[in-house]
Amino acid sequence: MRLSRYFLPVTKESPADAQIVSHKLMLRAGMIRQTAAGIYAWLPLGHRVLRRIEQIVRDEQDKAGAVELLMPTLQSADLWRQSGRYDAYGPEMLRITDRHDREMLYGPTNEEMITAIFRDSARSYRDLPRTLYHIQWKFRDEVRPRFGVMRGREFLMKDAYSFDIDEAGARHSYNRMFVAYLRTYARMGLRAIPMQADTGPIGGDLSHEFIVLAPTGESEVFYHSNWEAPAVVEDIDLDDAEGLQAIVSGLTRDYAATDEKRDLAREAAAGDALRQSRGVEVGHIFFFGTKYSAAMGMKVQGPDGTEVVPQMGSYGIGVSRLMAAIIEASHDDKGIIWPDSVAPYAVGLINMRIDDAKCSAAADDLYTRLQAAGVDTLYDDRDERGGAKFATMDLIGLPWQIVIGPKGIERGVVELKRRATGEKVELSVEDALARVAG
Ligand code: P5A
Repeated sequence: MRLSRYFLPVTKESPADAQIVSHKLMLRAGMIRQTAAGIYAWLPLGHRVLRRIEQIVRDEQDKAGAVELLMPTLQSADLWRQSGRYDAYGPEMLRITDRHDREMLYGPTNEEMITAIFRDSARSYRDLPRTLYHIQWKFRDEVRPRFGVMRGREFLMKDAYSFDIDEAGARHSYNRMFVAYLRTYARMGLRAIPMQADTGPIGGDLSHEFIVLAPTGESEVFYHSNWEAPAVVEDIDLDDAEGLQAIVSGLTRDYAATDEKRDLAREAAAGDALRQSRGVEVGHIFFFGTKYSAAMGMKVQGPDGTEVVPQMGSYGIGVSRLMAAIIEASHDDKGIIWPDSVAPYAVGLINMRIDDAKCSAAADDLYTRLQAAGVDTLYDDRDERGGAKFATMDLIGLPWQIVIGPKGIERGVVELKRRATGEKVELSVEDALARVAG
C-alpha cells in the first residue's frame, strides 16, 4: 500500500482524554476513531490488525474442532425470556423496540440463541459432542466505558458454545478450549495466565479467566511465579484432569483485594512463589452444565434410549480488547511494537527523497518486488521530511523498516531496521528482500 493513497490520520500530540498507553497509541497511530461513548470506528490500520487477531483466534478454534457459524447481533426478548435472563440481565443490556413494538436487544452474549438453534436440530447422542462458535459484535451498556477498546460498549468477541452428552464429555470440551486459549495467546506474543474465576451472569460452577499482566489492567491479580516463564502447551492430555489441574494449581484471583483474600491467595500460591500485579482479562471460559439446555427444553436421545439434557459450556475471547492488551504488553516511548503475527504490514518502506529520480526508482522497484514476494508492505512515498517519516513508522510499529536514500543507493545499499530492537544494518536490496521475506 502506498501511503500517499492510504488513510492514516496519525497525530503527534497525545489525546487529552486517553489515560492508558494503548488507548493513546491507537488514537495517535490512526487506528480507531470514537464515534460515541464506548463505540469506535476501525480505521484502515486498526482494521487490519483486528482481522489478523481474529484470524489467529479462528485458526485455533478450528484446530480445536470448533465449527464456525454467524449469528446476528440483534436478538428477540422472547428468546431471553426462555432462560429467565431477560429480566435478570439489568441495565447493561441495550433494549430496543422495533416498529411493530416487538422487544429486541443488541446481544451481549449468545448462550440463548445458540441453545435454541442447536436444540431445534439435535436429536440424539450421535449429534454430540459439538462446539459451535462465531466472531461477532456484542453490545454491553457499560456504566463507565473507558480506556478505548479495552472496555468498550460495542466490542468484538469470539464466543464458542459446547454441547456434550455427559459431564465427563463436557469437561473434556472445556479442557480442549482451555489449551486452545493458551495457544491462541502465545501466537500473539502474549503470556496469558489462567485464573479460577467467578461466573457472574453467565452462571455455572467452573470458570477460568485468562489474564495478561499489565500495570494498567483493571483487575488486581495474584499468580504463581511459574507463570513468568512462557506456558508450555505441547503434549497436554486433555482427559488428564489432574495434569490440567496442576497447570492451574496455585492460581487464584483476588477480586476485592481484601487482606483475608490475599492471605488465601498466598497460601494457595505457596508463599514465596506469589506474585502480585494488575491484569487485563482477555478471555473467560465457563462450564455451566444444564443451566441453559434445561431452561430452554433441550433434550436428545441418549445411547440407552432415555432422554438426556446436554451439558454445556461457553468460551469467550475479547478480540477487540486483545489489540489494546497487545499494545500494553509491547510498546516503547516512540510507539507500538507489533509482534510479527498480528502486524498490519510486515514492512514499512521509506523513500527518503521522492524528488531524487534514482532514489525513487530504487524504492518503487523494491516495493514492486516486495509485493511480488507476498510481503505486506506500507510504502511511504509521500512528499515529507525524513524525520516525520521515521516518527510515523516508529509510531505505527511495523516489525521491519527499510530506508532508501540517495547516498545509500549510490553505494548500492539500503538500511534495514528491526523495530523491536532498534538494530540497523546496511544491506544490498537483494539481502534486505531475503531477510524480510524469510
Ligand atoms: C463466554 C462467551 C461471556 O460473555 N458468553 C459467551 C461468555 N463471557 S465474558 O467474560 O462476559 O466476555 C468474554 C470476553 O469478552 C471481553 N469483553 C470485553 N471486551 C471489550 N469491552 C468490553 N466491555 C468487554 N466485556 C467483555 C473480555 O475479554 C471477556 O473475557
